[in-house]
Amino acid sequence: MTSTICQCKVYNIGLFFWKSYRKFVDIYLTLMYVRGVTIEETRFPMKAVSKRTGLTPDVIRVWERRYGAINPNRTATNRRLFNEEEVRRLILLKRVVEAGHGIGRVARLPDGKLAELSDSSNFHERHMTPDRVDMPGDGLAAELLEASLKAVRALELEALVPVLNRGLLTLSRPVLLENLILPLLREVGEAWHDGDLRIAHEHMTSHVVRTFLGDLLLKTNVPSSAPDVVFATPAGQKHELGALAAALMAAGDGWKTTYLGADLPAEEIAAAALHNHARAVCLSLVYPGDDSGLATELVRLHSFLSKDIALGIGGTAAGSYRYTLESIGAVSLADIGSMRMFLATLREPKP
Ligand code: B12
Repeated sequence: MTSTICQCKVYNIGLFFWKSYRKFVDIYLTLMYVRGVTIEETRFPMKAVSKRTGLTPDVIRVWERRYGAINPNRTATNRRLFNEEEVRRLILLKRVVEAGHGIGRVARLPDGKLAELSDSSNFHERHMTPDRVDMPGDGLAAELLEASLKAVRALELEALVPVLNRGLLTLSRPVLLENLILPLLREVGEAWHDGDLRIAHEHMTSHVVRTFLGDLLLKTNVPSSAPDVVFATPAGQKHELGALAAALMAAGDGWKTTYLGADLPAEEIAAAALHNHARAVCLSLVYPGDDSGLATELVRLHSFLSKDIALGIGGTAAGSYRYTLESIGAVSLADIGSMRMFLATLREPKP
């Protein structure tokens, strides 16, 4: 017994010295390496790069490994060392991704092209490319979905936010919405319905998602000459996240979006649309699907709007009001993809 304890102690002491030696060699080699190249250029370790760029080490590694966005040098012990050019490239990439581009699409572009993209002037063209929906990243989105559900179950707001931010930096906007945000809301909704999660879990998730999408919408640059579209939910409809997600996609396509939130009387929605000379009003109907008061509200809204403002209605309950929608000439929008096409037809002003 005593000899086993002794052996164990000797092993631990040995391990301690070995680890210390490795650390010393690593620091020494890093210093030597940095010294060796300082005449030509300074090199930065991951921690410093993360601090300067505002990107987490996790995201920087994904951008390197998965997308080949950068190719930093390594020390003898395989630690990354970035040069100034790579740090600037990461800052540029972050800006471009935050403006709505998927990293998979821009990761290998030259710096000059990235600088051009970060300028918001050609925002519309870059967001109208139809192949944006089929971006790589589905596997990553599934991983992030799992991580976000884990954070929700643990009621850890501080863990959920970084997962969504990572999605923002690594996925295209359609993939972010369709494969991460919306499935997250649905999963939480189902679990809440089944009694598996509490109202508190749902409220925390809704709060984080609303803030996240709202913030993204405010940060989306759209040229001031862009046409306007109003998003809201009518009186009695409290679920606003479908309208918010749809507004975000429209903004990504270069529409100026007037987002009004949930539960608005018809005259308020109409006043905003008329004031901003909107080309369309898009509403979300989710629950309930049998509100006779809502049918009246839709008819009133139609009567307040001028003839050149189109009305598009989406959401899971839209089908329940189809006769009313038909009677007022509103367009039923099966999903966000249909809305993007509907808006594209309204893009050019009528002659
Ligand atoms: C968050 C949430 C809430 C929050 C809403 C917070 C907020 N600020 O929006 C609060 C707490 C207020 C809430 C309340 C209630 N809720 Co709720 N809620 C949800 C939850 C979890 C997410 C809803 C959501 O935002 N989904 C995300 C959206 C984006 O998904 P979606 O609606 O499927 O939208 C897709 C399309 O329909 C389309 N779309 C949607 N809108 C639009 C708009 C346009 C223009 C376009 C183009 C497309 C489009 O795009 C989306 C992507 O494809 C859902 C669960 C779920 N499965 O969705 C339940 C859910 C919708 N709620 C439900 C219920 C029952 C309620 C309550 C009655 C609960 C209660 N007992 O009090 C109340 C009703 C309040 C009211 N008077 O309306 C049920 C509805 C069941 C039904 N249809 O019969 C659901 C499905 C939960 C469930 N499984 O039972 N809820």
